[in-house]
Amino acid sequence: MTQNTLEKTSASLLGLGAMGTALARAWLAAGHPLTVWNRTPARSTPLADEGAKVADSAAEAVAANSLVVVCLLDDASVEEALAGTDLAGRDLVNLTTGTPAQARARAAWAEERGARYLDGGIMAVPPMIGVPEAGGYVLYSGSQDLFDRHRETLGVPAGTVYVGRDAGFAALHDVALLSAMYGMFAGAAHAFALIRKEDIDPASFAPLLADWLAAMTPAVHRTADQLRSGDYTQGVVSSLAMQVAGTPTFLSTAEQQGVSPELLSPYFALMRRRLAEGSGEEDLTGVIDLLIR
Ligand code: FVH
Repeated sequence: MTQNTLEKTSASLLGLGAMGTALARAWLAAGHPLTVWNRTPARSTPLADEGAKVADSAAEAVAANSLVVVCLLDDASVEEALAGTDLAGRDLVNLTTGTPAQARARAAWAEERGARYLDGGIMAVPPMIGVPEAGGYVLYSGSQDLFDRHRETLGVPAGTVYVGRDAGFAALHDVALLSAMYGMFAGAAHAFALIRKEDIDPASFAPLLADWLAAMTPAVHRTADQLRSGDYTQGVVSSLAMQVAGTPTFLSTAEQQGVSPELLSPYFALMRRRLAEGSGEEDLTGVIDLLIR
């Protein structure tokens, strides 16, 4: 064991799927003593060769270190894996993707068992783990004390962003960001469908699309300012009335290109509903209010 290893916080990691294995490798490479456990033991073997201690059971892994990280398939697998372990006095960090309600319930469940709890939402895919320049990060919420105490260790695999004491907030931020991503993918799918039957090289179109999306994304800051002030006419560049007037062009072009409007139509319908409420001078921000039930 090197001097470097002695200085590093030791941890236990439960779950050696694609993400858990990437996390384990990042901690081992940084010199953190690591105990690992996986339901299917064979997945531990390569990590043992890289210096990890392998626990025979989840209970043994939990007992090995006060910092316990779980990265399992879903909340049900966390329940199953941790049943029968003694969490008293443990700092439990749950990097398993789930809903805000699951995170809050898991926090209460852990605290009843004497553990401190931090929930995490991983904004990265496995190849981005342990590669700081890849820009991946993990959203954390729950015990601020736990986050502050382990900030350095948690920062090894990816960047860290603490979003609040409410244990559900990391999951909520995670799902919100990924939902926006799917909206973007949906728009890109429609765009590629429009050019698909033409003599247009998708590889020539892609940089135009990527640059346009990048140029449009700063608009979210104006949306945030309008939501804060409640004035949806503040700083409007393209009014709702103007944009609704343009929607027939998009729908006709889709029809002419033989493309279903099913990805665009729901958003256009909301824009028209907001316009019908007399909000023509506003930005698109009023659509958010229509979504809230
Ligand atoms: N991989 C990704 O791109 C995403 C990136 C963003 C965050 N997600 C979330 O991370 C969690 C783990 O994902 P993963 O990629 O490691 O997932 P898998 O490779 O499918 O591994 C799943 C592990 O969970 C174990 N497991 C499943 N069920 C149980 C159970 N009932 N009891 C104990 N362990 C269980 C499984 O074990 P085994 O099948 O090898 O025995 C794996 O270790 C996840 O929440 C993503 O949404 C990843």
